[in-house]
Amino acid sequence: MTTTEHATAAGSGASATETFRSKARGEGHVDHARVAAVATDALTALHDVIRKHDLTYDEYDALKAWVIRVGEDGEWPLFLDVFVEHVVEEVNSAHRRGATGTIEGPYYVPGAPESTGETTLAMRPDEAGTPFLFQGTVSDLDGNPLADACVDIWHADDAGYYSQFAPGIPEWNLRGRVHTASDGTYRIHTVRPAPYQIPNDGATGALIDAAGWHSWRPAHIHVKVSAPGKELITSQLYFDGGQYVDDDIAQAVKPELMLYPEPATSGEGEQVTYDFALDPA
Ligand code: MBD
Ligand code: FE
Repeated sequence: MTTTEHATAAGSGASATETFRSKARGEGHVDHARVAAVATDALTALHDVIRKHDLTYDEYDALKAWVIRVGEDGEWPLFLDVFVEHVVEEVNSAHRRGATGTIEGPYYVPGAPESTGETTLAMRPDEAGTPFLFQGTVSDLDGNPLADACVDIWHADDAGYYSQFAPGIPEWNLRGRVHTASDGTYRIHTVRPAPYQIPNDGATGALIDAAGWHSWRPAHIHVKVSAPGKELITSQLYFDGGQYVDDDIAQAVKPELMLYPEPATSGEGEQVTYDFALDPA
């Protein structure tokens, strides 16, 4: 059985929902004034859309049915991270002076296998795809290398599937927490990921089809880079010239996030160097 035959929106959605619940940022004190301000503006924006487009009752019912289905398919994490998160990231990263970040998306799982120094990510013996060496240095804003910084990396396989969100892939495939060596460098051997397609059998795919949009994200490598006393950065790196880099459905590509791979000096596959400067916490 191949992943392709059995990956379903409901399957990846259920995993994404469960993962989100286990890692969600706190549900602390309720600031009533803030809730009222944000909820009022959000609802007013929706009311304005209804007036602008003279929404019919048929369309209102279609909206209700669709919203119900997003929940049934477990696709709220996917839908929100594809269409909303990029603006949340924008307003929360304006203060940064170091490495550029972008959205996290729905497929990060804490607790990947840890290693230090040169590492080959967990992968299947016959893992498909171009061998890819991802390497660089983690430093502070003054360029001082940071030993024992952590590069927590996760990405899709050569068919565009993520472990733990598609069936038949080993649990930590293409995921790892790689700590920098004493000179602040990391060297990660992996394979190039493929572009990611939003599942077309779920509610998010149904909206994309109905609107006539395309359903793709460019190939990307996710990272969370951290070190003691530094602000964690969540980012994604993309491949220069890759399909959909100019037309990401999640609007999460930035020029600073482009990788320019070269043929590997080992003769096998490709390599690229990408450095991260971390802001103080
Ligand atoms: C992904 O792989 C992703 O990174 C985002 C942001 C949304 C959906 C799928
Ligand atoms: Fe992704």
